[in-house]
Amino acid sequence: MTFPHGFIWGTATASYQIEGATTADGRGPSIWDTFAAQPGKILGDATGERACEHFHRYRDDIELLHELGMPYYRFSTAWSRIMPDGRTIEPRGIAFYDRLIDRLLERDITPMLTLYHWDLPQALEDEGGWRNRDVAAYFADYAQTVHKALGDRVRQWTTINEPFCAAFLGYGNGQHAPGLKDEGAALVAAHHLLLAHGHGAQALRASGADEVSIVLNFSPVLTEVDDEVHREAARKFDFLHNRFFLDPVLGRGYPPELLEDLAHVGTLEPAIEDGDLEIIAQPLDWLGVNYYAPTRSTPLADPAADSNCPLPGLRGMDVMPPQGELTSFGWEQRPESFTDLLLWLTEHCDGLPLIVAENGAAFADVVEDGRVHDAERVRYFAKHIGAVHNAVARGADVRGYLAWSLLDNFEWAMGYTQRFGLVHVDFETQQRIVKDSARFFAAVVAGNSAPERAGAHDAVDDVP
Ligand code: GBH
Repeated sequence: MTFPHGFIWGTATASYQIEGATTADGRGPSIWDTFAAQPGKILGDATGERACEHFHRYRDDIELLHELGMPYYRFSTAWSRIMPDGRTIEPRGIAFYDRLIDRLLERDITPMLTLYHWDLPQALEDEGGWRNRDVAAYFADYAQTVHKALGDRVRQWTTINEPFCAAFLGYGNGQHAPGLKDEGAALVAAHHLLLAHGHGAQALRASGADEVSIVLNFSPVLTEVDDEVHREAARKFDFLHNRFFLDPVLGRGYPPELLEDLAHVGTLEPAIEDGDLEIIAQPLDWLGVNYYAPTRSTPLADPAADSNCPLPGLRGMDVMPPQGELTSFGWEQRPESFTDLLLWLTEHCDGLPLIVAENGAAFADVVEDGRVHDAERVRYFAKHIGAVHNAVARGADVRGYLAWSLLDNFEWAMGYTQRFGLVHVDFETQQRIVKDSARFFAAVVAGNSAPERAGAHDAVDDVP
C-alpha cells in the first residue's frame, strides 16, 4: 500500500480562514471583511478578525507541522496584505510572508503558495470586482509582485483556488463574499477569474516560477436511474461542477453544451474577447484537485421548473439527498467517487499530473481530558487516502495529497461551526490540541503508505 517515491504529503490552509490580524501592518479590507461584517451573512455573525491568530502564532503553528513531520505546507497570501488597495505594494505585508516562509524552510517544510483563495481587496470590488475585466490584469501585477518577493524560496505556485466558488457562490447565489445574487454576473466573473489565472500564470512564468498550477474543486455526479432524462440531468451537473473551469484551462474552451445549458441565465460570449481562450490555456505543471463529496442529481418532473440547487444553469434539475455516512456539514462520504475522479482526470487531462490540494471532513469534535479522539475523521482520512492509493494503483497520475486543514478555522459562511482541522483550536483561548487524526495522518506520511485496511479504524489505539 505504499505510494510512489517522492509523493508530496502535507496540509493546507487559506489566509482569511486562519490569519486574523485584519488591520495589522497596513492590511487593507478584503471582500470577506466587508461581507462578514454584515449581520446575517455568516453563521453566528462570525468574522475572520481573529480566526486562528495565525498572523501572530505562525511560529507555533509551524512547530506543530514540524512535530507532525509534514514535508509540505500549502497556504495562501492575502492580496490585501500585500497590496491593501489591490495595486500599491505594502512592504510590511510582504514581510509577514517572508517571515512565514523563512521559518517553514528552517523547519524543513516546503512551502506551496496560492495567490488567491477568495479574499479580493475591497478596493477592487468597489470597481466591480470579478465582474470587471481589469481585475484580471491587476491580478497579474499582484502575481508578479509576490513572485519577485518570494520566488527565491517558493517553487510551487497556484494562481487561484476554486474559481467555481469565487464566481458562483460569490456573485451567483450570494453565500460567499461579495454576496451578489446575479447569475449572469457570476458567469462573467467566472470568465474573468479564468482570465486572471491565464495572465497570472504568464506573469509567474515570465518572472521565473518553477511550477505553475491552478486548484479546482470537483464533485463527481451520481444518478439513480440509467435513462435518458437522468443521464441528461447528470451531464448538466457534471459540466457545471467538473468541466466549466477545467476545459478552458486545458485549452478546449467552454464546452458548447454548457453554454447552451446556461443560456437562460446569461451569456458568456460578450465577455470573451479575441485571444482570451489562448491566455487561459497556459501550460501548467500540475492540476490541484480538491475533492470532498459527490453530487447526486435527478431531473425535475417539470423541465422548466427552477432548480433547488443554488447554482446557475440548472433549470429542471434537482440535487438528491446525500446517502450513507455524512460529515457534520451534511456531505456524503464516498471514497469510491474520489478514485473515479482521479482516474477520470488522468484520462481527461492528457497527462497533466495531479496533486490533491484539499481533502478532508468536518465533524463535531469533543475535547476530553485535553485530547480530541476524532475517530470519524480518522476513518474519513483512512478511506480517502486509500481511495487515492487505489487510483494510483490503477494508473492515475497523482503526485501528492494535502489534507484540509492544518487547523480548525473560519469555515466561510459556516463561521466557526464546522471543524476541518487536524489540530483543534479553542477560539476563545487560541489553544491548539493535536487531534488523533493528525497523529494518524502523521503515521501515513511517515510511512508513505495508505492504511492497510481502510475503514478498520474504529478504535484509534493504533494511532501513535
Ligand atoms: C473548499 O471548498 C475550500 O477551498 C476551503 O477553503 C474550505 O474550507 C473547504 O473546502 C471546506 O468547505 O456548490 O452549493 O452545489 C469546498 C467547496 C463545497 C464547493 C461544496 C462545492 C457543493 C455545494 N465546495 N460545494 S454547491
